[in-house]
Amino acid sequence: MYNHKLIEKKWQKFWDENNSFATTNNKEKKAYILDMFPYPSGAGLHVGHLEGYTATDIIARYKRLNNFDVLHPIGWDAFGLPAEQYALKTGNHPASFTKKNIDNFRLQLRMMGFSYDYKKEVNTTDPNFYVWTQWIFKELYKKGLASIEEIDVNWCEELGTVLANEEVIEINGKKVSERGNYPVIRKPMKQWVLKITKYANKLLEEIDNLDWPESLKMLQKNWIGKQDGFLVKWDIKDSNYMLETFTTRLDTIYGTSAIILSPQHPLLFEISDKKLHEKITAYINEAKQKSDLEKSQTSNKKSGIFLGCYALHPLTKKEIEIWVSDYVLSNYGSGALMCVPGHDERDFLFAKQFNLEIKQVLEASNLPFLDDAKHINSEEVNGLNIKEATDVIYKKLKTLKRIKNQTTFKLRDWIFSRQRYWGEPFPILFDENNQIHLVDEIVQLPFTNNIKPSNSTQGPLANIKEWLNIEIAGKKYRHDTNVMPQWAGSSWYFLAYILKNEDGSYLPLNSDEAKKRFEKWMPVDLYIGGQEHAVLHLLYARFWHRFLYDLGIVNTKEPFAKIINQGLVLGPDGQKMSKSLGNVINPDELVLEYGADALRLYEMFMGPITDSKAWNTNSLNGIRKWLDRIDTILNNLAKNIDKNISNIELESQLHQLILDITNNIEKYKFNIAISKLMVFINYVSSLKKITSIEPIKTFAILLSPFAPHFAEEILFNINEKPMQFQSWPIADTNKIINKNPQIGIQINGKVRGQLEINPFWNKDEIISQATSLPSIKKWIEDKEIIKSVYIENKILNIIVK
Ligand code: ANZ
Repeated sequence: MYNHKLIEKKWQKFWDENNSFATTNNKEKKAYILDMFPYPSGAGLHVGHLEGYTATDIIARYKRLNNFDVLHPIGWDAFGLPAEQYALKTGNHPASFTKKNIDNFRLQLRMMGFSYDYKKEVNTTDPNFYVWTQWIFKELYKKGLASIEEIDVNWCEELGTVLANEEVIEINGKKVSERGNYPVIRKPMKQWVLKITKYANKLLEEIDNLDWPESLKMLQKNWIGKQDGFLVKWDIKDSNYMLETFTTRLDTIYGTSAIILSPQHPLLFEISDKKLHEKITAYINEAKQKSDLEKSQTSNKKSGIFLGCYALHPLTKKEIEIWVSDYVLSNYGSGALMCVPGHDERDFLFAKQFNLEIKQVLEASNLPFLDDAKHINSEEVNGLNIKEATDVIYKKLKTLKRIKNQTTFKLRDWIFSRQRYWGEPFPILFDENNQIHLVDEIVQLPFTNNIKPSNSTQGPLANIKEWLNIEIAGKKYRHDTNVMPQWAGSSWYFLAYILKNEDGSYLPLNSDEAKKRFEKWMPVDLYIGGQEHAVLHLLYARFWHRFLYDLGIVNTKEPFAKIINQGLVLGPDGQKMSKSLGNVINPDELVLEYGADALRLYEMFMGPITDSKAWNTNSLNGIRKWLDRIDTILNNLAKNIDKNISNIELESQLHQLILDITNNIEKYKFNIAISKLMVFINYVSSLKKITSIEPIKTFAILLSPFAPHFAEEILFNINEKPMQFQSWPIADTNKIINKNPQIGIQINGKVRGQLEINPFWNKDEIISQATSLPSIKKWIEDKEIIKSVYIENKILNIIVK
């Protein structure tokens, strides 16, 4: 049994002392290998982190051995609510709590042998870091992409902060905060807003060129939600006003039973019956308490009020009732829609609830019917399908000057302020007239132990009176009491690594030198992390990066060329790991007992990186035993070198192994690569002697990305230089003894010949090779092939008539 405790410590120390993973800058090729940096929670790293981090580490080590300049950094996404709440509970300061957690995380990462360049470490709470977060914010402001707006938000009085929709849950029909279950109400508040909607088209532009999982691209596209549709104009009976409705289904216009306005529609009080104004006001107030998501759900009961007025159908001149309902969103399309109950689910529910006519305009047996079909009850478009009907109606409305094309997006602007303490302060001051002034230098987060939410709608920073108000050149100013959301730092941290100098300082983000470094390193070549960041983090980071591109700071439009979403590591019971289920696996104990190398190998051997898989400590134990076996076998063989024997088969196996490991690493199929290493060791275990030490050395290098300490020790034992002085082996295919499989060729079920096949042939190729064999030809001449069945690497059966 090898002593993992001794060996792992020894090599970690060696790597440290020899700067083995320092970012180099003298090679032709580069690889920027990025992990999603962790939030340093009190719980420490979990085995799920280690899955992604091991995968990137394999690639980073592999690229170094292949003579790439490699940037493989790590850092801390260290602002955030958990630290703040822990601080509130315990009376400690979030900074000291966060520092302690970071120290623990760093130890855990080192213990796993990850090849990070720790000189590149960044921390979003470091003023030297967030001065640039603030700088980017100021640039956004200067370009009109940041502004203060009054908007409806989820307000939690107990927590004293605005919450994101994702942070609000419903219990017994009441909206409460996910943390602590405190009541949440909707109310309008002045908030910083970043105008990400202005970047909607740019954020769609490059998506298809990215090497990302299709599902992830889909999520981003749906979130942005580009919809091409039309604005249709409706006259209002006995009024000079006109209404515009947005539709993506112009073809259904003959099925309109009502026009419905959102509760914030500007014409609501102008066109409705005066007698109803009180009722409408009450309805609007009620609607304010719902979030957009609730309003638009198809399952909810619909609410609404008839406004006592009518629109005139632009084609039939029929009178159509005008209603208000909160399922019509004010910030989508034109804030008004034509209600077509026969062919839209929400309109259908609404019509049922209020007994509106459900008019069918598409041939179907069940309503609501959403698909394509021939139109009915639709005058000149009867018999046409959606596309043709749309064209005809569009042309007609065009001559009537009643229509224009309109694109809308589902994407909403990004609410960018939080009434909290543990975040980046805004680099602005308000003067006495509430005018905004940008602050040139950093605005440091002031130290205070009183981080309780303030009672007003301001953040805890309002408690610090001596910080809040300042006087400059005789003029009075006050700071913004909000801080930025946790997403801010993570929207550009991948650039911060590049800026970080060896002495711990940062190059200015807007310097020429920085630009050169970005040209060298961007885009990120591989980014691995969980699916939970599929939308917000990746969208925000792409937005900031694209903005920096527009400023001429970075030279690529997109930051992440390739992304892999790792699957979940589940508990031994197949459930998501959670404290309450008691199925959380602690990596520290595993490393003590089995060693980091075994843990790394096990996590990669569990299954494809993208799959979810359940934990099994027995298999980890099996991997550890395998390492012990390798240790014994290789030590033995190293003592039995005999120059006079030849071992062509070993050569062949070894070069095949080089091919296999290389290909599987390139395809991120780490579990398959490990199984190939296992097969090779099985073969080697049958050997008594070998000709030279070369195969042992090659094997160690191939194993090293997966089990780096163990592999170093193999090299050390055979007096070879450490891994940082080695290169990835190159397969000599001439040495591989061709062992292409022979398959049997059957004609109508009888074996008539044999064929040696090349693994790269597909079925058609195999059939054409088989049918040109003389032994087969004679059986199929002047016959007709009606079918062929191919069983991989075994049999081809050709049926002839
Ligand atoms: C008539 C119609 C008929 C529609 C039909 C759909 C089906 P997507 O595709 O999800 O983007 N709509 C328009 N403005 C709206 C608003 N402010 N709030 C809520 N819904 C609104 O949705 C586009 C459709 O959503 C539009 O097309 C409109 O209903 C509705 F058989 O118009 B449709």
